[in-house]
Amino acid sequence: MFKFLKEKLKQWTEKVAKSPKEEKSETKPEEKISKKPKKGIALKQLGTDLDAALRGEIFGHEPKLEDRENEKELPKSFFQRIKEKTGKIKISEDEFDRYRDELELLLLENNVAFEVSDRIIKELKSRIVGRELLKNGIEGEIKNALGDIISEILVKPFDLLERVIESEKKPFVILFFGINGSGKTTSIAKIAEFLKSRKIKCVLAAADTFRAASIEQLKEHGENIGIPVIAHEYGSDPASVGFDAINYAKKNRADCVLIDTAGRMHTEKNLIKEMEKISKVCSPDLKIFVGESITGNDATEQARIFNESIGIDGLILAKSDIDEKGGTALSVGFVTKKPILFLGTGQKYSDIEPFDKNKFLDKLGL
Ligand SMILES: Nc1nc2c(ncn2[C@@H]2O[C@H](COP(=O)(O)OP(=O)(O)OP(=O)(O)O)[C@@H](O)[C@H]2O)c(=O)[nH]1
Ligand SMILES: [Mg+2]
Repeated sequence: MFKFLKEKLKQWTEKVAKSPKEEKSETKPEEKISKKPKKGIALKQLGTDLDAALRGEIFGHEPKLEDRENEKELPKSFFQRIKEKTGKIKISEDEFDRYRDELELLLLENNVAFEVSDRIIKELKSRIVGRELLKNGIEGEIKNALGDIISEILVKPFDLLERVIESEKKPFVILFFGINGSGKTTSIAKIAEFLKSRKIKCVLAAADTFRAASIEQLKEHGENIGIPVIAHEYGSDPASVGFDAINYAKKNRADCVLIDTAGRMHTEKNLIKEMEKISKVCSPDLKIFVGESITGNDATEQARIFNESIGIDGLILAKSDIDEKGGTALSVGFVTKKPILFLGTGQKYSDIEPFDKNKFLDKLGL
């Protein structure tokens, strides 16, 4: 996870910070003279044309003849000249804007939704433009600013175990929902196992009465983990399955009920209404949206609509082990303003890890 985004952010910050002298050896002299990148063109060649992007000309300075004759080398970049004069650097709005498109593109390419990338860029601009940055410290300053911004976007997750233990209402009811195949049932089994290993007595409710074999799937998990599963017939009312599971838990002094539901597209109004009914009947203490890390912008839209209709208290992002981009976490966190509680990291019961903001930033290299 995050491999691409981390690499691209690294390239971008290096590019903004790097001096042309360091880069000289990377490009043949004739290429340097002939390239005249214009805003937008050079920026589109993400990570491939460091030399052009950092040359004086990208800051609006065409290489002058006398520069070349005097120095017998390329004109110095804006950064290089300022560094030499003052030991400090001030990035102007204009200069920042020349790198803006590129940052935006790399964020979008890595599943960061447009509104989130827009926010990140505006914030970054307000934090670094016009500020005196220390010589040799630009890269670190930009990384720190990006890290702070992303950290502010992500809501700090709460401790699920603590919530269950401290709840006065017994059983503590958790409702899981999301689109088809996102990883709901698997995530429920993982959470059930996690809670059971911490001495929390759980009951599973097979409220997906729609998809073929869904009840058997949950029953199999229940058997493997050693947790009772309450189920009705296929086609029966999912809300009543949840209700019965809660009553069973009350009678058997179970601490927690985990309700599995059928996958539904956020665009299917009737199915969203059905979900609202399940929620009303079962009065869950937590409503957890399970999204797929790999779906990118789709997951963002799904989370937004589920949040508006049913209300989300926390999120699980399944399949983060097969997501090399990582931007979905940022996007769903931003649009819902709700915490990501866990990342699904594989298909085994133990393949789930509590979401940790600092670890996330570490993985991004920030
Ligand atoms: N690699 C990986 N695969 C996962 C993860 N979580 C779930 N899966 C796989 O994703 C597929 C779908 O998982 P389910 O748990 O059945 O998804 P669901 O949302 O319950 O599906 P429906 O009930 O059909 O809507 C299965 O093959 C799971 O093994 C994960 O974190 N990583
Ligand atoms: Mg399922």
